[in-house]
Amino acid sequence: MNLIKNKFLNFKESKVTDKKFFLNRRKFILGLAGSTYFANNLHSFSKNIENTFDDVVDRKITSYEKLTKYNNFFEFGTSKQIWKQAKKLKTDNWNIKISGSNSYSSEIILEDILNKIDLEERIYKFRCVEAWSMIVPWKGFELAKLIKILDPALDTKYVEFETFFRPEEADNQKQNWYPWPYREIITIQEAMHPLAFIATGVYGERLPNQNGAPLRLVLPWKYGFKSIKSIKKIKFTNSRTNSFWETIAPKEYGFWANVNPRVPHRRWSQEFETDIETGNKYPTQLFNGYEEWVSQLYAELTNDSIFY
Ligand SMILES: Nc1nc2c(c(=O)[nH]1)N[C@H]1C(S)=C(S)[C@@H](COP(=O)(O)O)O[C@H]1N2
Ligand SMILES: [Mo]
Repeated sequence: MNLIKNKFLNFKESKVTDKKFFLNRRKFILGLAGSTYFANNLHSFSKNIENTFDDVVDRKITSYEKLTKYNNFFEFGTSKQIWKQAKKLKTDNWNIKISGSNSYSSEIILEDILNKIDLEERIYKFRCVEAWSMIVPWKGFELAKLIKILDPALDTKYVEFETFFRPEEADNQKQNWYPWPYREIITIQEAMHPLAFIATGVYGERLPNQNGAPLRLVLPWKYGFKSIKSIKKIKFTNSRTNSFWETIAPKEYGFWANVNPRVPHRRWSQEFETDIETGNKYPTQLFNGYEEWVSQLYAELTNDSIFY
């Protein structure tokens, strides 16, 4: 497993307290060779993006303490004591069930993926639908790199992710009125976007259980509930099924869930967000500040539907 040492993605301890820092200044170049799916969908992904993200994130990186003690992970309960409950989760010899892939027909072992993909560090703003946010130094890899290895079936329109179902380790999964396992679905275009990330760590260390070990999704332009934790299944499909939260409350947690200050949650405003480290309030940004990079994904969807 190699960790890419990139000047801009790699931060030093001293940087952590800096007010301003670079998030990312590298070129996003999508290698497209070698797969049926990509050979047939070149047009969607052939755009190079070069940018700095320092205006997206000009806040202090959230401390390790806060980031690993203030969590949402409903499998382990609804309080903010998730970090204690999550100790029970067994993450060794983790495998992931794959379907709709041309190159894998059943399970893959996480270690095998990690041997094929270089890891990098990225600092993203993370915005929960509950109107709090934090700045996270993730370690991991672009989801697109994994998708290229998995080589999705040609008719793929959506990527579906599922968390484990282990009531013996995750107490709240004994509450059988929840539609377990936790599930999330995004479009293949969203999944291929260079900002879509699979995290395997934070602060240069392995991901703690409470943050979704051993691997979780990170979609910084969407509300946090889309960033599904502890992934056990990845499915490429051409039909859309309901996610965990859509099943529970479709009017409150829709499919797109792109961050938008103008579109309130049914029970509260989304105009502002509170930084969990400092308690400071900031205005919510459209697409959580990533509009410039992701708005193209929604160019054909003209109305507000993409925010529900
Ligand atoms: N499997 C699973 N994934 C999940 C959740 C969950 O309850 N179960 N909660 C989501 C929500 S609402 C948020 S805000 C983030 C929280 O991530 P964090 O605890 O690492 O901050 O995880 C998301 N992923
Ligand atoms: Mo959330």
